[in-house]
Amino acid sequence: MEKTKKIWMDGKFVNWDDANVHILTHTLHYGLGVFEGIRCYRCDDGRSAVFRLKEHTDRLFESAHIMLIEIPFTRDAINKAILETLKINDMKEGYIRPIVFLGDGSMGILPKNNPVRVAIAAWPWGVYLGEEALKNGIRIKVSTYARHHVNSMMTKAKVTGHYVNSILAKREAIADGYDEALLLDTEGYVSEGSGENIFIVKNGLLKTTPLTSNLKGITRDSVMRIAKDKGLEVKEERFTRDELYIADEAFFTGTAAELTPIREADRRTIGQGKPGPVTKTIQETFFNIVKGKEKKYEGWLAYV
Ligand code: PPE
Repeated sequence: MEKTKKIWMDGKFVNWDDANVHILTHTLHYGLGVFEGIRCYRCDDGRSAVFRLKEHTDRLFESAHIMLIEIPFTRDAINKAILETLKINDMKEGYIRPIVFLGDGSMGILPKNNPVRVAIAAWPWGVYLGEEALKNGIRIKVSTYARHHVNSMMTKAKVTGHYVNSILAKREAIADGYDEALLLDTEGYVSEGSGENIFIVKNGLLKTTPLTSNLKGITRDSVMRIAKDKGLEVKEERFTRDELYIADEAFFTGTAAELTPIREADRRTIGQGKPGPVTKTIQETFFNIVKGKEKKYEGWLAYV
């Protein structure tokens, strides 16, 4: 990965190479930390804008709330720190990773007086699954690993430890020659990708999974708005893997993955085996929005 100059840590900037923690950092051992993934885009007018900054910061605080972690900064302070991290690093576009974690102090499962620490790093991050993926779509595999049961992990919180499940699924998919994994929930219904929400299209109707065992994706929310504004109907409804197999179109959404078409699932071609018209029109509008070309959605952009 490409380094940048500074990382914001607990209220001040430190050099990239000095942004270190003690080996007894609680989160490193037990996985209780919350984080965000945010993108900043270079706009056509030369400015640069963070996509849906407020919603990401709100979700960071909601994740912490669910996990009984008290963030020692206000939402405004975090929003400001994110914008400052981009400025100090002269970053016109890239990925931003705020993380809230429990520092060192005591060991054992029960976090005692371990300090709640906050860091914000930013670095250039190109297309998550490759240019080819955005253009022609990817091949996915239904994972042998189930997404977390709603009473074992609470996936409305974006928690570091939750991602062990994603890593298992992703590694398996890659080792088996696929581009990405699709996890089912513990009842066997489609949940989400290792780091993406999923949409399917059938006869012009869009469907996405309801918010149960999956993350409340901000790209998912944006795509639902874009689709509705185009006069398309969007349903949040459970569906099965075979409904995906016979869909006309399917795609993943995520901050990192943006809007990635799915062309094949478990060796079944989806639709025509290439991005379909609904996927393409939403994808195009999404990229126009993040680059500041759609005035109607200006409210989603926080200019740096
Ligand atoms: N589900 C999961 C499990 C998930 O991790 C993400 C984001 C999403 C859905 C989509 O959410 P949103 O970004 O708000 O639309 N995954 C982040 C981490 C990717 C990584 O490899 O790290 C991301 O896209 O930033």
